[in-house]
Amino acid sequence: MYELGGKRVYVAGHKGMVGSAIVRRLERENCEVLTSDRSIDLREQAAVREWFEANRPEAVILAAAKVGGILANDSFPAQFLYDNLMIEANVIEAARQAAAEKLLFLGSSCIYPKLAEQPIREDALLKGPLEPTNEWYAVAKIAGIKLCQAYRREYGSDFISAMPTNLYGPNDNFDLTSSHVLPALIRKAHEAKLARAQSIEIWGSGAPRREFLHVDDLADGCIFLLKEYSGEEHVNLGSGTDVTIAELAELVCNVVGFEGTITKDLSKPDGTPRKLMSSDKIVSMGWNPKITLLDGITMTYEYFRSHEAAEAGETGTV
Ligand code: GFB
Repeated sequence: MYELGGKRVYVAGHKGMVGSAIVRRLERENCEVLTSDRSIDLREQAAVREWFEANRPEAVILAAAKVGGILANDSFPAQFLYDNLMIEANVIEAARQAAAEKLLFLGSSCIYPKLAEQPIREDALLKGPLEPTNEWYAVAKIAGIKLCQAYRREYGSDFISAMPTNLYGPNDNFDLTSSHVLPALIRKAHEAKLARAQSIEIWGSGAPRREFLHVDDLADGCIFLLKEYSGEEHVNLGSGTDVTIAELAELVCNVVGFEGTITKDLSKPDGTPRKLMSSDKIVSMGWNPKITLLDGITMTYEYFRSHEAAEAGETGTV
């Protein structure tokens, strides 16, 4: 068991959806949370090393990453590969040089083969070809897992990795071109409701299945692992159930109160057909998610209405 009380804990990427949720969750631990502002570019090795030398965190949570939905991944392969490789290499090496006691690296379920056996266990890694729309991001995240493993073997560093499923929640990106599906559907349904539109359009066939986890559950799982887990193998972090994209769209429309129809843009990619992870490993250690998909979407829609929709100049009265 790793004791967080009294420790200096650095959250890299604290402004993002995941990092901000982890900062909120750490308020319940008796530790000092450290963050670096945007003036530190985590892709710059010297800047990262200097920051670590000056601040000497004892624990590090690496939640900084270049992220995006299926289209962003497919459109910017160089950025998704280069930025993520640089961020993780710099932070992991600087953490070792500054003698950090513990580091948690965050990956993604897209590290697994496109056609992995379902539910996907941790040992499916590198057992088959990746999904082409996000292989660049996946390769970078696999490199992060391997860095943690290599540092454990060579330097004895207690560096661990968690693989979250598809995440959503407050501070998500609701931009329709770069976001993931869930925030995109919230925006589409909300704007269609305000415009009294007949329909919303989803990308692809609607048939792919995805597993969704609210980011507050993810943050709780990360703190659980930081305290309870020390091992070479990464650990899956999911909700244990999945839905089709068509089912998700219906759920979102119900929560938002949009009563029109759902059409499909078949020119957009489906991506991997299914990526339901097995979270048996973390569940057997005593952790469970708490937020249902319905509650999570309801809370996220409330967040969207009070933050994003207001910023977009919402004036509707529906
Ligand atoms: O969430 P998403 O962009 O990423 O898309 P992935 C999931 C599914 O929803 C795909 C469909 O089948 C999309 O075609 N979809 C339907 C939509 N309508 C929309 C829409 O309006 N916007 C979006 N974005 N999708 C990502 C990876 O894969 O998952 C990342 O690209 C990362 O690397 C992330 O691993 C967790 O689940 O397909």
